[in-house]
Amino acid sequence: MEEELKQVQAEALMRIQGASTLAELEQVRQAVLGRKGLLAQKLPNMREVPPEQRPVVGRLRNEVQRAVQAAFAARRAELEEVERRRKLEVERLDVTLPGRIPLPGRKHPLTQVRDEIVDIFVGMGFTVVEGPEVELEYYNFIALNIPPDHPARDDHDSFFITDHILLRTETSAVQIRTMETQEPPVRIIAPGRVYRRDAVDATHSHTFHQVEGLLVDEHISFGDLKGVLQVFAQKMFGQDVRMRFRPDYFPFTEPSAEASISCFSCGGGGCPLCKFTGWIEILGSGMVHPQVLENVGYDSERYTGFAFGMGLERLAMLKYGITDIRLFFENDLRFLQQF
Ligand code: 2NM
Repeated sequence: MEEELKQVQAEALMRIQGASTLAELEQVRQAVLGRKGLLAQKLPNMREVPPEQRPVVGRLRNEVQRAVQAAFAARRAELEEVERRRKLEVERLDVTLPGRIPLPGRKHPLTQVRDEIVDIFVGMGFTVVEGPEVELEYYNFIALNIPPDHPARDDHDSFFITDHILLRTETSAVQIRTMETQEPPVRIIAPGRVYRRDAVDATHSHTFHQVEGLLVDEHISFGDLKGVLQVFAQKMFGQDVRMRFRPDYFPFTEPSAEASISCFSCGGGGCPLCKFTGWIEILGSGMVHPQVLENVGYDSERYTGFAFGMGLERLAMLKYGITDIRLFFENDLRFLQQF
């Protein structure tokens, strides 16, 4: 009997030693210690042992079981240690290696200029509005008092999609849409992309960007227009900047004025940037035409307002000394990384 039990123990220990991974060891555990395993089958059933032999057989049986369990625990500890070393080897980190320096993204220069402008007007209580780039002829032209024979309404100057649908040529259409749904006071700023059928050269692009502003309320005068735009120009170009307004013409404003700032390069003395005039034109503006107010259902006897519009490409080119508008749209990193 003792010989037999030692045989079983030897076989169990051999199988335990033979396991070379924790997964294998688990299989061995089930095959040896499991309910239908080696020990369960080969160790004597105590109920079948004659009572007088039970103390001896019981002791032997316990010894075998303890030895096998101890061997199992020892092998598991060994294999865990092997596994731990393997992991340490595989997951080795050289903490002295230099890091990979991420290439930081940055805002496109047009986005920077747009955000700067928008922030200034938001600071004065304006709200940002946006609208569709594919626009109805009504919002893009008719409501803005642009007559049917105006050159902008020609196929040659705008991108028409159908007879009455086109890519917007200015963001004013958004302002018309806003006024239609909202009573004065209105204080909005409309940044966005616009399209005109221009031949592309260093200063023209068929796709460009604008920020337009609109303020309508009771008792709004040309003095309010000048005051708001003066504050804008000073925040944008510096406290010392002076402004000049000269008559202009737009179908949607009356009177209309182009606004210039004293040259920020020479201070007004004359230099190549201002073409030796001392002044740089930055935007168009005017008092909203009464017909435009009536078109959106406002009482033009009660309400007046001013509006203005500026081109982002032009402002960014002036600000950064860029001489070719096409650089904004080519996404050449050598250009973009300079901002
Ligand atoms: C400009 C110049 C002058 C303008 C007018 C309007 C509206 F919707 F109120 F009629 N929005 N923007 C406007 C006025 C735009 O851009 C050079």
